[in-house]
Amino acid sequence: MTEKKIKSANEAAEKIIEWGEAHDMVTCFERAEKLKPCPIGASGACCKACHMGPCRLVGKNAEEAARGVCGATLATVAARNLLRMIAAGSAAHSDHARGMAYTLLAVANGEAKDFRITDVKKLYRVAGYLDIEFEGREVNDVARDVATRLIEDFGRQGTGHVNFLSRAPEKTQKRWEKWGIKPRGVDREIVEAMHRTCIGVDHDPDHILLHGLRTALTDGWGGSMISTDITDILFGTPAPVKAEASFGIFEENMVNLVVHGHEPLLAEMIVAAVSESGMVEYAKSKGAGGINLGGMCCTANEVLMRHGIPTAGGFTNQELGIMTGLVDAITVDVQCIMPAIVELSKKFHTKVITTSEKAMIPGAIHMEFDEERAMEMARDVVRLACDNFPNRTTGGSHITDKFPVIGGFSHEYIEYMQGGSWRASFRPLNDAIMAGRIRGVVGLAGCDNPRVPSTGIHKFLATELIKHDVLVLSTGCGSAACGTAGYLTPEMALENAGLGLREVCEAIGIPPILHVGSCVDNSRILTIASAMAAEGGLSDEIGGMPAVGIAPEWMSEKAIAIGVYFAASGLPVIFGGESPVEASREVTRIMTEVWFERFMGALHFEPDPEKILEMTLDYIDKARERLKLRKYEPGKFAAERVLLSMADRRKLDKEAKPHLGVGG
Ligand code: NFS
Repeated sequence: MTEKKIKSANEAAEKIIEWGEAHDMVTCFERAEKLKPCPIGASGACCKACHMGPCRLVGKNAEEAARGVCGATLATVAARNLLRMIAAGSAAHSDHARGMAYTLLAVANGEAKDFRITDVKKLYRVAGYLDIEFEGREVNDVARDVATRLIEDFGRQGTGHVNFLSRAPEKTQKRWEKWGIKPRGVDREIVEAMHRTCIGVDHDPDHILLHGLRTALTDGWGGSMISTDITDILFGTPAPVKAEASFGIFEENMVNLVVHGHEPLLAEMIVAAVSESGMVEYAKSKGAGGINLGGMCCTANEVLMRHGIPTAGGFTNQELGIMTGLVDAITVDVQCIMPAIVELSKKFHTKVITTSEKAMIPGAIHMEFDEERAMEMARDVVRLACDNFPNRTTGGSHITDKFPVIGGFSHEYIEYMQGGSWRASFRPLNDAIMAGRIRGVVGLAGCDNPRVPSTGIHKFLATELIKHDVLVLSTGCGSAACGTAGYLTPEMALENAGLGLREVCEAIGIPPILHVGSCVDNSRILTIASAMAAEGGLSDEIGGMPAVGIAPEWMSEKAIAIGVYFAASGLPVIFGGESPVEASREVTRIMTEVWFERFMGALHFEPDPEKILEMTLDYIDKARERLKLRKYEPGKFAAERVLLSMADRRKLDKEAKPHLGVGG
């Protein structure tokens, strides 16, 4: 008998998948199994840019010999395909950011009355980045100037560049200048990407990919950074908070409402609405004990980071959440929403509500978000979920597993925890890296994917990296994967981290895997890397840091945009799975060797998780060597500790545990 193939590395998810299979329910896992990717398209060798094709650039010596009807080479085609992915990913993050910027403007103008500026300090900080005077001025006037200035980033046409590029280390900026990739405006670069990839325009793969870097920079230092900052201004800069993760967050006697998607505006209102006494009473009038709010995907990360709202997990958990039979309503806005949830929801009582003017799904209830009546709308959604509670059938795979999570590690908090309000800095982190207690830093980001045992590669890398004394910053569904596995707790350091990293975690009071937010919050990693460069002792630019970005289970074009802006900023990046430009050796060479030479960043694709780990540690060690840092010696700190008696060690563990409690 052949062994059954695991579909998800998350036990609770696997149980629901099995339950679903036994009940004739199809999920992304089964569809992925049935629908094998087209090998020509998957490797970047298919050109659909015009209707003389699609041209398939395959065969022996395809790189040298294959040509499209127009004569396009394989490298041209693969580079164009990648640029279109970068453009789409950057567009998604940035369009989300545009919405946030316009909401900030509306708040400043008194037009979105349910929202307010929660974090004035952050507003001033951002005003400072933009050289906007804030002392002695009305908060709303400052907010209006900040919003207006950031809105200019989207439509800038002529001279000037995206504002926040100036937050990067000077040396990093100089590299962008030298290679002509400083983006002007978000929309402009994305439109130019579409123009350049139209039939018969840009054919030089290196030139196409340079524009790829420029387009991605509009995301990292534009859209994503704008979104992160404005979300902090409106809803508060995250600080450590306790929450829970996995399907056990759904409770049988409660109205379970899920916020799924990416834009936090309506979700924030729903967070407020569910605790209103009128709403709770309403839920009780329907026979429920109260209202239980949970999140999914990146909206979950946003409300977990700020309010400790529990998460049911990442991308591949969305159908499975509905299959618990406990979800009374789920709101979805934009990005990473599987349309399949609507059909699936019909097998249960679950109501799916689309809320964005940009995104509808046939069969779903559409309640379009309007920021001028945001709270009223949030109450309508909550009431709809309550009204649906009595319709609950018992059919479903009820799972009770859940894990504690500590989230909320904004870059401001990471700075603060290393010295308090007056001495906040990155000195202790830089010192720990210089001393070799911490070997390096990894951003573990991106999606979970049904084509591998979902969340499994995240889990493998997270545990291996901390074991090797690498501090992990997780975002997006990487955070969800770690959270639903129980990895986002301080105890993780005591149990699994190498002794050097563990010592630092104990001293500062942090877990070894820091949940820094949603996918747009990958911009926080850019800010952290810039702060580390400014602090001194390591590299004086982002390039050359003992730091790597990894997206081991990526599937979205947004992940590609993130990987490319990390690379443009100087971070070597390793993606799991097969490369979407695998077919072209030339494009692969440009993204790895050429980009590293110019920016000290690179984008690799590597399906083998062990190799991803090996490459990551190699990049980190080589960076340490170049920076002439103390050689990292595994177990060195273990050797120092061996001198402690068992009793001493037990005492140390006992003392360390309460110290690690950072909830609040
Ligand atoms: Ni990022 Fe967040 Fe998740 Fe991937 Fe989708 S939810 S924006 S794209 S799947 S990490």
